[in-house]
Amino acid sequence: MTCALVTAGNTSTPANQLLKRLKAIQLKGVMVGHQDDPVYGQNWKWERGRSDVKEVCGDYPAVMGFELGGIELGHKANIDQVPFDRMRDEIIEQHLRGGISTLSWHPFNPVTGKNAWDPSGNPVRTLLCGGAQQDKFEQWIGIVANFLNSLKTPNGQKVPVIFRPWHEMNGGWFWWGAESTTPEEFKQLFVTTHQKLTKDYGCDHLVWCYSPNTGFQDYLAQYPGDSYVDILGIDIYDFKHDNATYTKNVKHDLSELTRIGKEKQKLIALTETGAQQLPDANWFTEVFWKAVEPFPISYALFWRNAWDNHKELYMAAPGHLTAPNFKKFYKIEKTLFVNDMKDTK
Ligand code: BMA
Repeated sequence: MTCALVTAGNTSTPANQLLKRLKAIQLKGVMVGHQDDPVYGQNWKWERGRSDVKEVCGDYPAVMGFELGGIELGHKANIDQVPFDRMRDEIIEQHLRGGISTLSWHPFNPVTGKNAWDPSGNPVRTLLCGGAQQDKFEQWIGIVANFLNSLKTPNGQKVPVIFRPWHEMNGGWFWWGAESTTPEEFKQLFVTTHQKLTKDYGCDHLVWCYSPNTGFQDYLAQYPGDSYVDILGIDIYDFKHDNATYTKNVKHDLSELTRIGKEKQKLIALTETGAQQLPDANWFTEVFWKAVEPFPISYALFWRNAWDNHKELYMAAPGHLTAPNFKKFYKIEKTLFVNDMKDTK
């Protein structure tokens, strides 16, 4: 294995085409996204052709989020039991209908074997060049690359995606987080991941996203560098039914991202968001949109309507009290869904 740094190049890759498209779409409005949209809702799972978003407003989200956790161990389904074969089909389908997909990754702790939320064992340093688990990391990246490189249309064209590894690194909850990883180690982890995937495995169809959690002191503290990042993201949730704090966080963080994004000429995005269980009927237009609308974000990804945990509901669903308001939200000109994406293919 080589540890040398290589610089990025080539401008006509599927990644560059997606980035160009994202920039054009950003001028039209904010793409609305939903994690695991076409694979399950709270009361259904694995049925094909379904989507909570579509069943409420008649249109698919512009962005769909999917999760890779578990793929690195050779599992057939991810940590939320979504089969990777199904995920591949849905990413391709979303691309063919003019939409975009983004991928997160919550890999298992490579030292303890527990899940991503176990920060013990100083795992990042063991994965890096010269570390005891360097070979494991190499293997993991190979497996992820196989999946990513299998994202192809029926006529063999690569499907570009937004790749968002090692997210919420400023928090202490993940094993790649600030509790167990120094900023330098983190940067090395991100850069190594980037270089292996793009150079060793030819993944030229990834738009890379850096995505801390709200509450940062210095947004760029763990930033790996302009050559490795295309989108500056932020994850902001409301877990406590506290609209005022959510609004304050959104305004604070997106102001900061707007400033840094302008300076660096990078897109910005709300890479995970939502109000847990959506207790307010008018949340989408009255809380979310009022907070977000002033900022030039590319997309907002609402987290999953978990089939396996009823507390985790972040998106309107048929019959839910937010459904009528979501239809209003859909009609706002600047909220973009798949039907708004067709002319920017
Ligand atoms: C988290 C939660 C978990 C889930 C994980 C990966 O934010 O939703 O329940 O397993 O994302 O999707």
